[in-house]
Amino acid sequence: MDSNIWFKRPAADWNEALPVGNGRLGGMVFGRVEKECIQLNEDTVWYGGPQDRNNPDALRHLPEMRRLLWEGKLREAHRLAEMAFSGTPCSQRHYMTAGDLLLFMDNHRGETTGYRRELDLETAIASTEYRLGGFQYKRETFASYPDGVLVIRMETDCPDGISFYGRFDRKKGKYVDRTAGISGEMIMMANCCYGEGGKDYVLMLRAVAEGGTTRTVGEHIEVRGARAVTLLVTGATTFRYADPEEACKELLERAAGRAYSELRERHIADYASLFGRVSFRLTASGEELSAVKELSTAERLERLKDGREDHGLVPLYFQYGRYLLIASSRPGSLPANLQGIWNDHMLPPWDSKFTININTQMNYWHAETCNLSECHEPLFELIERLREPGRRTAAVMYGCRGFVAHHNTDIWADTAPQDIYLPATYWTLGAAWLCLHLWEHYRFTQDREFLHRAYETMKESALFFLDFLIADPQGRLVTSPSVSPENTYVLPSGESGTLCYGPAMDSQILRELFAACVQASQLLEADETFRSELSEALSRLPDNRIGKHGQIQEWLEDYDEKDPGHRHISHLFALHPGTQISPETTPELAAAARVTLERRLANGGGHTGWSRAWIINFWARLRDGEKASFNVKELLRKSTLPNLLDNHPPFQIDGNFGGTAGIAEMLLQSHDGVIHLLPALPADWPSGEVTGLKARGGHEVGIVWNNGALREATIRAYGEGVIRLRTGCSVSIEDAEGNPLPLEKQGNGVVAVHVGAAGTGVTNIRIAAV
Ligand code: FUC
Repeated sequence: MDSNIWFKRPAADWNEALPVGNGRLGGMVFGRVEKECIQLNEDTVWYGGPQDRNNPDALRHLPEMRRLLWEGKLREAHRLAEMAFSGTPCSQRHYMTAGDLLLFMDNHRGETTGYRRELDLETAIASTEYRLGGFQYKRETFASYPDGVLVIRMETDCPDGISFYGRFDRKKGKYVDRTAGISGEMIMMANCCYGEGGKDYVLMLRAVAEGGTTRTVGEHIEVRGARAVTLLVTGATTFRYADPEEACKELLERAAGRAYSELRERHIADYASLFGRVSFRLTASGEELSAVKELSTAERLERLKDGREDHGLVPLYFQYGRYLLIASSRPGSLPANLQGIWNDHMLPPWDSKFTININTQMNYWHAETCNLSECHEPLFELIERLREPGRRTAAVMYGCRGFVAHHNTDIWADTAPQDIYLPATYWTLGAAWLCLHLWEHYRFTQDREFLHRAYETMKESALFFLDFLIADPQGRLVTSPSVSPENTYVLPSGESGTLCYGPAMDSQILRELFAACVQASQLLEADETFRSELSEALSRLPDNRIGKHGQIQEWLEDYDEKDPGHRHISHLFALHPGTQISPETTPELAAAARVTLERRLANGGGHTGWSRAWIINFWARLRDGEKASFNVKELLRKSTLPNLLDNHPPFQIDGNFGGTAGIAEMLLQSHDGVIHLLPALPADWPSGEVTGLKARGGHEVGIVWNNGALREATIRAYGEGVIRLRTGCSVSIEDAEGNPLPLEKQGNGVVAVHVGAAGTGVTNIRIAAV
């Protein structure tokens, strides 16, 4: 399996640098020979403190707003929305770069040979190697989760050893409040983050040199003639620590107490325990393998763009999505933001915050299916933190119980509307969609204790909508005001609009949320009255409808879209990540979903990375392996940077994560109560193997296929009960001892097998094509 992203030259720019991270700290390693740069991030380095931006005039204008929408008075409605329903002020806080670590190497002029830099996905170590003046040099960089530091190791066989000087920088010193040498081996840089006078954010470095001399001069650190050097870097803010300077010192002190080899081993043991759970390989011909053998990753990407097959690149991209989640979302960190954790700007694109009308959710689509359940936790923590501000927003702006969030949130879990942008701002389903991640986590892990806690949150989100929904003239319960993120419709008069009531996506999300709350309350034997209220509301939500083009209707009325190739395909939420449309249970709606996708794509759709990634997931759910595979290639060809990061453009990490999720969805699905092996296998992936994917119910699945058909599969089945399988061919099933297990054919290609005995933990079963 290809497990390295590698280059033959140093990074020419950020898009060629290699990312490392431990959830809290991130680094982009440039691998420059003479002037090394590692661009640094710390997940809580944001601008500004918490705010209360709830528009105090929303509530008293809500009846008028709804009336304008009933009456179709769009222009007035739009203006009122801008004034009365936007946040005050209109923007949340933004993420920022933490700074750069610059290292200037001595005696490094001249020609290098054998240059190679790579990111090894098996170890999460970025390394740079070269020969210079007849000697070998090697650097290794990793971000250790167990030790809370970024580690940079430099080694050489040159008898003069390693000499360099270095310092921190942040946009040429323009956003730096204080720099200092602290002791002979430590330097620091301090900045202002939340307006607390330059004491709230610290970056610190400690050099541990073997031999030679180390000293600080001004804001620099200098090492001369060391046999080897380990640099330890960390950062902290007042978001987590009362005294960030002390926190950094302590972290560095503790890390410095360990030998480099120990830091490295601890890091690999921690990382590999997550990463190593899943393997994925596509068989390539010998000819293909020798054609790509000497090619760097960027060269292989170019080769793919030229129309050549690369069966190694797809699994590499898939695993990179898993790597990036482990590196940007670990228990205790903030969730992966729009750029994961890697951002070089003071004011990043879309603030690099949490856009919760698709992007943040997409960041976590692969968390469960790809066996990284723990990495989902930071999102759950953020959802919890949304509750308090979300209650205020619900009460102040809409006079409702429960909690609500709009289409963005930030480090402070701000829930008031973001921007004054008609296609997006006035949408209230952000938290509701996020809450479905709690339910999915339960479905995958079967963790009852988690469900106990999560149910309260899901319930509180549903409660908001019981109050917020209103009956339309036909008695259906609809959201109002709302938008179909982030599209614009055209009326027969030619007038265009965004605000509406009851767009398809809202009802689809609420259908999933209410149904999840009903099921959870049944499992927990709680809240009977609430459950019947929800069931009643569920029956009154508008159905998914098919429009005049044969498409899924995006709005309650069959409007045309202003931009038929729009990147958001919100009304297919019901197909993915939702569960309401499937070729088996709702064939007409599935056919309409296909029309929707075809129309979007025929009109230039899929032009942003995340949109393309969502399209892969849609085609996989429609069981169209060919279309799914074509879009995987398009994602790589059109929306992927040389370092394999997703290119919105610019870099935005959701495409990586959504792409990985889509590839998993092609290999295994389990959303509709059936474990479906190879549901969307394309002809150009004829043979391969995947292990460690997760199915709902807590089962772990491995699949081997040959000549386009299932050969065998293994399931580590969790608990006792019936597993329903769709395999696409006749199979026999046996237990770990080789005893055949009885199968029951249930029609529609589904076979059922009973696994486990009461009280058993895990049962291994083997499925073989016959
Ligand atoms: C939404 C999308 C954009 C971008 C931004 C972060 O507004 O429509 O494409 O992904 O979020």
